[in-house]
Amino acid sequence: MTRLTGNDIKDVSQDLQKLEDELIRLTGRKIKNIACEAVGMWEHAINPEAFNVAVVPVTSGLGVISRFTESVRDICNWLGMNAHVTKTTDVQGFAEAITEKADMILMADDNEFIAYNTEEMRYSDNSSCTAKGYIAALNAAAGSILGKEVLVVGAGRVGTKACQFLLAKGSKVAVTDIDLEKARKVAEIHKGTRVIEDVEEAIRNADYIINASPAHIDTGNIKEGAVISSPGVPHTFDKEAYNKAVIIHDPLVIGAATMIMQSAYYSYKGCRR
Ligand code: 2YJ
Repeated sequence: MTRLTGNDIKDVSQDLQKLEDELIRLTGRKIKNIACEAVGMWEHAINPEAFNVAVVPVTSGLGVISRFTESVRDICNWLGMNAHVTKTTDVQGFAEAITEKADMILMADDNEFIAYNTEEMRYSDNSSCTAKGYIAALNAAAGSILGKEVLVVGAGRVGTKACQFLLAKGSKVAVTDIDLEKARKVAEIHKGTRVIEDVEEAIRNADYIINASPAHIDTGNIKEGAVISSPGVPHTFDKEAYNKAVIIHDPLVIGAATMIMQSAYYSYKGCRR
């Protein structure tokens, strides 16, 4: 799984308004609208102000990423919640969050990034929610992807989840990966998924793409007018690619916002239903 770097996320907090404006332009929706649509939730179903969120820095493995917890806190606050970064880290930070009666606890190590709902004792996870969030953004930017074929590039965790959710949403799904075995395995698990062996050819023919791969996509292979919803990092599309296609990307926000709203939605606390 690709690990975020401090450089990937250094501007996330200061660029939230910029991303909001960009998403409105491309999808007609704000960050929160996309997150709510992604998890099948009516935007006003919960009162975000009722959620006290603790974000716990995790030092294990490769350690803290510069501005990671602060960015996650700022995303929560952008959604209208009351979030802070705990003073202590790791297990001690988790204990601190529980002691101060946080409604939601967010933490990430090198493999998992979760939003734990303390009332419901359930968590949402970032890989699933990144897939859901980027599908919702693609659906909105495309008008609708119901009955349309969507190419999933990359058969890792996010790509696999994307295939599952796209099929459930009524799209036709094709998957490609430089590691063909991975693509075949996804198609075996999620019946109805078509494997395309030649990655470049797959991209050349695709109108709708979920790019869940860290690999570079050549601008020359992108179809004019394609819609590319792209959680993959590093993000290497050039200016010409942006002129050719609708490209939706941010390194953290869409996936995290979806995960946060999903976790909130588990709870009846602050719910207006
Ligand atoms: O607390 C911190 O600053 C760090 N322990 C954050 C680590 C962030 N983790 C990652 O970037 C991993 N790749 C897991 C993210 C899951 C995305 N689906």
